[in-house]
Amino acid sequence: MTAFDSIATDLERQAIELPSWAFGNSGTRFKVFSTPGTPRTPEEKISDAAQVHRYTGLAPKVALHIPWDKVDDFAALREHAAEQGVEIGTINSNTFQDDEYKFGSLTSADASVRQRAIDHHFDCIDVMNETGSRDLKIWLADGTNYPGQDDLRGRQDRLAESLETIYARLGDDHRMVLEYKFFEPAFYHTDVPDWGTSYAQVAALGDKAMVCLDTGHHAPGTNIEFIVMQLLRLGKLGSFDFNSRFYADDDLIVGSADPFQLFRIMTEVARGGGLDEDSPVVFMLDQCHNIEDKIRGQMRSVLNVQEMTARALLVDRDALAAAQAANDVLEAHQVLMDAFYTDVRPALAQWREGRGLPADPIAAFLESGYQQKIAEERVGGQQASWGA
Ligand code: PSV
Ligand code: MN
Repeated sequence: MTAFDSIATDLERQAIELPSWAFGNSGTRFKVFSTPGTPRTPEEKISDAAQVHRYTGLAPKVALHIPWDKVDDFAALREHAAEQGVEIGTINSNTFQDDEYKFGSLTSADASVRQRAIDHHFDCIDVMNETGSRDLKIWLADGTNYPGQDDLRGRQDRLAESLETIYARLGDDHRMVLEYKFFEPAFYHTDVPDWGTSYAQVAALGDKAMVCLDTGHHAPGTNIEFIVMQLLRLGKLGSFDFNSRFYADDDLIVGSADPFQLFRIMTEVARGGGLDEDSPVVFMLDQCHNIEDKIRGQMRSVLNVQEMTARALLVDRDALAAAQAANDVLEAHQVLMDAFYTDVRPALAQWREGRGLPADPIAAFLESGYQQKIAEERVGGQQASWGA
């Protein structure tokens, strides 16, 4: 039995959730480029996401963003997903695009604005009941731009109260995950800026509330794998939003800016039980493909996660523990680096073939002609983007 054989069962379980919005157009405040074939509807986004799963076997779920993916009949959308071989996953709320939320949503000093934001989350829970989704993901744009603009403590108290009201509406099988981000769109302070604040808020709610860690939401130089370790240790790591960053919240392809960081994160995930059968951790992507092909970009992303997961699983834990116990600093470091430098790609290609998947999923997708087909067929209508 090779070292790779010993990790095959763990790899088998790997499931990565794709964000519906990754298939729509996106860009910066300077320009949003359109691409031929971009989906016009949530149905088309799901069909594109299903292609990623079809060729990689890694992405059985698609996360929705409400209202971007609002449809009249969510049961029909669920059926459409099933026909395509995927399921609807996390439901993301959106309280950052209405004029009413200019000074905050769940933290607003105005009770009617807070109620509006709470009602939106109730709507999201209704959607979850129709789509069969387990998780409600909350990210808030709430914060202030100027010192003194608002009472930091009051906002935190109102947030706690709003979250409690939403939490009380969750079904028995539902969960809530609270995402943090240290800046943007607010620049002086953010109401949920870090894992500690998210943890404090969700810990006060109960077992069904957990933290969502978006890898792009930290200050440069932050040791993200330490946070992963701590949240797993506390039993509160609910989900990841994976992406890469060079500067701010770049939302680039996961594992592209710093594959070693992704390896270190996955190593702590494996160490903390995050890849175990009963793991509560959802692995989601939160990315945008501004200039590259979107379906192919999502394929590259899930393969990057799989490659770094395989390397993390290959860490010789006994040798590492022995070196650590002996305070053999360099040997311990070497054990980790040996796994990181292992090229798992040929073994993964073989592993895929053994499961009836193409050895090279991206090549197989390109050969299928799907991209050309949607570019030809999807004419007219409004291409999906932020806000649609
Ligand atoms: C905020 O930057 C965020 O990471 C949240 O997850 C949003 O829902 C998402 O981006 C929208 O792309
Ligand atoms: Mn995110």
